[in-house]
Amino acid sequence: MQPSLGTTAEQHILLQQRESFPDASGEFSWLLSGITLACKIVGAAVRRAGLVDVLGATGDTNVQGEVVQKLDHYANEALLSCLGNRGNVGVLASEENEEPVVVIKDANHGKYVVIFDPLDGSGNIDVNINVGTIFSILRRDPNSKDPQGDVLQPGYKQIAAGYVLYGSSTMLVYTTGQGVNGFTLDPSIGAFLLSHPNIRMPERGKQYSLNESNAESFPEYFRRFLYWFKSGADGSAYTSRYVGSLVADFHRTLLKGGIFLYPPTAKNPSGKLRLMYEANPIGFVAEQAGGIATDGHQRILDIKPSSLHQRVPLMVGSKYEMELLQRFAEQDKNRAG
Ligand code: P6P
Repeated sequence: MQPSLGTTAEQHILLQQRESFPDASGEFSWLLSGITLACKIVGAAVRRAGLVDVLGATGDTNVQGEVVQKLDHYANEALLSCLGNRGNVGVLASEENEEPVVVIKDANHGKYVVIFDPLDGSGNIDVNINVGTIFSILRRDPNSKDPQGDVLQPGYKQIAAGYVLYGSSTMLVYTTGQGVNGFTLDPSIGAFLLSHPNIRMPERGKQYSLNESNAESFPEYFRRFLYWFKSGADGSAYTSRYVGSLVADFHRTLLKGGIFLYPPTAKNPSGKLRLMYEANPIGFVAEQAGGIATDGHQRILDIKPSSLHQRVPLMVGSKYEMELLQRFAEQDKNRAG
């Protein structure tokens, strides 16, 4: 009797490619398998974190000035090595590395750029709260001689993006611009199996998600917007949910609807989240699922990047709540004259 495996992530991307690009070489599926392999390695370490000495800080700090957790470092090494040997990845860029890593200089061979946050939310590792890996994939200009320029492309140029959430189960969610699909890792066979085909973000939700300890320094219109959620202005009572791990907070918003907000604050006047490996990939997935992602003023995917680690405000979620936020912002602009 044949085991009924279901569709693996690699099979799914091959099927998608064949439907859309009949001459697809399967090299994209091979690239994706580098990400899924690395994330299986990371997931295994995250599950064991309480048992072996991978908890706690290494004592180093990264380019963000954040204390590097041992699993951060481990995850970064896993992604660099699993993607570095794919044979078609030319440039790798990571939250953990100040500069991009050029793997294959010739852009005709190293066709792709992969930008990633190896372990987002790592501050939550030691208290066993969900963390995630976020990735963004760009194509290099075949005539490029400038790896830095290959990396600093606006979000609408992404050819794929997604994340792996290390939670009660390990889940891969990604898009190649043809909708969003979710895969759950079956640890008994070590494969990500299609579990959430064609994910659509609900047009409206019942939850809002942000760190309200920063409320005093939010822009005035933003405080009025928040009050609307609390007052149940149109008869809809919203509840607040905040994990403090972007992948977990966004994944809930993707499946349940609602809104995730990280506006400018006194501590981070340009926003806290990073454009290239947090806001852009999350924004691509959100839009492909029918949601909206802005920095409060413009579409995230239209922002022209100036540096690899630049930070932006991020507002992302269901159409209804995001359009309401836009109306509050416009009223503010008109009031300001
Ligand atoms: P705060 C984790 O450090 C992170 O980069 C995101 O995963 C998360 O959404 C955000 O920061 C949480 O920031 O200021 O609320 O702790």
